[in-house]
Amino acid sequence: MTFRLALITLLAAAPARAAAPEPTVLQARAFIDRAERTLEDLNTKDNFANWAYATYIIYDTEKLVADADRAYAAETAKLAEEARRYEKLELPADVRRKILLLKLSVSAPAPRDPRDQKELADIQAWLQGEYGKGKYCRTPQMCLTLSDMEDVLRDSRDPKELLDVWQGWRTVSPPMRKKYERFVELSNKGARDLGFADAGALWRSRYDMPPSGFTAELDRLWEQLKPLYDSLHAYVRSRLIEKYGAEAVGADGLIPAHLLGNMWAQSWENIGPLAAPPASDPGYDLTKILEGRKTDERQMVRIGEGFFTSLGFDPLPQTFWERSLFTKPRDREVVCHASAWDVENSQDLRIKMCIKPNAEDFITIHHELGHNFYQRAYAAQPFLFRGSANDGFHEALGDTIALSVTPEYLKQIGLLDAVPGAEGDLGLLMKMALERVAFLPFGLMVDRWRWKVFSGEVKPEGYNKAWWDLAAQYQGVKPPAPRSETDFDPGAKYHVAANVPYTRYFLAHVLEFQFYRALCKQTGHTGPLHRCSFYSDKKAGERLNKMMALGASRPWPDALEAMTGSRKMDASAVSDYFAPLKSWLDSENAKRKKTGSAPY
Ligand code: X8Z
Ligand code: ZN
Repeated sequence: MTFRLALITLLAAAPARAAAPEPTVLQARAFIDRAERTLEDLNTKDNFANWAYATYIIYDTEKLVADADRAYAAETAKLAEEARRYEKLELPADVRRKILLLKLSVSAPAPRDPRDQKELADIQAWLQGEYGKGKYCRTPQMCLTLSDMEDVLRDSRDPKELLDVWQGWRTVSPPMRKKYERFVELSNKGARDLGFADAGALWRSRYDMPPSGFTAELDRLWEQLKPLYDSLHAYVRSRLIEKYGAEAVGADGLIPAHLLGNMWAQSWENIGPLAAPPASDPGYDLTKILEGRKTDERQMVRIGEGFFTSLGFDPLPQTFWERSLFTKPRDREVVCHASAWDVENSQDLRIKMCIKPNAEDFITIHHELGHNFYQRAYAAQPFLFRGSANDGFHEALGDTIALSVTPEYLKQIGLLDAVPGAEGDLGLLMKMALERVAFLPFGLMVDRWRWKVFSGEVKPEGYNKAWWDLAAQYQGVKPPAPRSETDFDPGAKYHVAANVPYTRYFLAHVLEFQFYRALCKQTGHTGPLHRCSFYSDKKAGERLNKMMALGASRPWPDALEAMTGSRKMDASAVSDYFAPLKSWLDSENAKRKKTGSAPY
C-alpha cells in the first residue's frame, strides 16, 4: 500500500507525458488468450502437486502444494488486475465473460503483497493436511481416524459410543481456529484487492446475477422446500424419541446431532432402519447385496461407469484405473474426503476416495464420476470456460444419475432378483428423503456461516456459537454436549478446512431433481417419478452431453434451458418426487401429535 502511494506521488511530480494509448479489442483478445495459456500451465502443475499431497500427506508435499497454489493464485490476481485495462471497451461476449470468470475463479484470492500470498497459501495447505491427518486417540495406543468414527456413527445405536466419537472428531479442529482467523483476513484482503467487499461477496458473485439477487433466490428455494423438511424432521425426531427416549432427545424441538447416523448430521440415510415407515419395506438393502456379492471397490466404480457408458459416453481412460485412489492406504496419511480430478485437461481423469462396500459409497461413486464425465464433456472449451454452468451443475450431474439407481435398474444389471411392488414406495421414498431432503438445510447453513465470518458480522470470539445457532435455525439440530469458543466445530467439516464453497451442494440438490424430471419426461416414463430410470437411454445421454459441453461458456440459465426448458431453478421437482411421502408424513405427524407421542 505504501509503495503504491509513493508511486502516485512520483507520477504527479513528473512532467506531463503522453497518455498511454487506449487498448483495443484485438489486444484484449490477445491478452486473454495469453492469460489462458499461462494459467492452464500453472493449473496443471498445481493439480500434480495437490494430488501428491492429498494422497501422501507429508511435510514435503505440503510445501510443494503451498508453492503451486500460491503461484496459481498470484498469477490469477495479477492477470485480473491487468484485465481492468480492457473492461471499459466494447468487448465481444466471450472475452468479457472470460475476464469475469478470471476474476471470480479463485476462492481464496491472492492479496497483492507477496508475503501475504505465501502466508495464505501456507495456511491453506496446512489446514487441509490437519483435516486429512486428523485422529482421535482414546488412549495413546488407540487412535481412531475419521473413517473409523464414521463407521461408528453409521452402525452403532449406543448413544454413549455415538457421543464419544462425535466429540472425538471435534478434538481435531480447535488447533485450526487461529489459523482460520488469519486465513479469513488474508482471503478478504485478496477479495478487496479485486474490488469485492469480502471473500463471501466474491463467492456470491458467481451466479450471473447480482449477489443480493442470488441470496434472494436461495431464500425463495428454501421457502419452497422447508415444509417438506419440517415434516421429515418432525417424523424422524419422534422415531428417535421412541428409540432413545424423550430425555435423550430433549423437549426443545431440536435433534441431537449424534443420533442421525452421520458425523455432521448432514444426511440421514444411515438411520434408515430406525425411521422406516412400518409395513413399507422395499425388500432389499443395497449394502447387504454388495457385501453378499463381495463386490470390491473397483467393481463398484465399474458399475457406476457402466451407467454412463449406457447413455452413450465413452468409457473412462485406462489411466483412470491406473492412477485413481480407490481404497484407504494402510501405510500413509491421505485426505479421504471423496473428490474427482481432471489433472491434465481430460487426458488424466481420476477419483480419490476411500471406498467402503456400502450403499452410501455406491451413490458417492456416481457423484464423483459425474464430475469426471462433465470434465471430459467440456474439454474442448478454452481454459476459462472449463467449468460447469454454475458450480451447482457440477455437483448435480452424478446425483442426477444416482436418482436413476432404482430397483428396476438394479434388477436390469443383475444386482436385484425381484422389484418391489407399489407397497414398497413409501420405504423407497423415505430412504431417498433421508439422503437428500435431510441435506437441504445443511447445504445452506455452511455458507451462511462463512458469509457472516467473511463479512465480519460474526467475529472470531463468536465462531462456534454462530455455527450452532445456524444449525438450530436451519436444520433443527443441536450439539449433544456443551460447546464453547475453545471449540472450532466448523473446522471439523472438510469444506471449511479445505475452503470449498458449499452452497453449490444446496443448488445441486434442487437442480438434480429438475434434470431428472426433464430426462424422465423425455424417456416417456409414466408412473411415479421416483420409479423412473433413464439407464441406457441414448437420448438422455445426448441431452446431458449437450448441456455439459457448454461448460461455463454461457450464463447458467442458458444451460438450464437446454436441459429442462426452464431458465429458473425450481424446487417443484423435489416436491413432485416426494409428494406421496409428504402426505404420509403429514398424516403420521398429525396422529402422533394427537396422541401426544411427538412433543414438538
Ligand atoms: O463433498 C462432497 C463430494 C465431493 S464434491 C463427496 N459432497 C458434500 C459433502 O460430502 O459434504 C457431496 C454431498 C455434499
Ligand atoms: Zn462433488
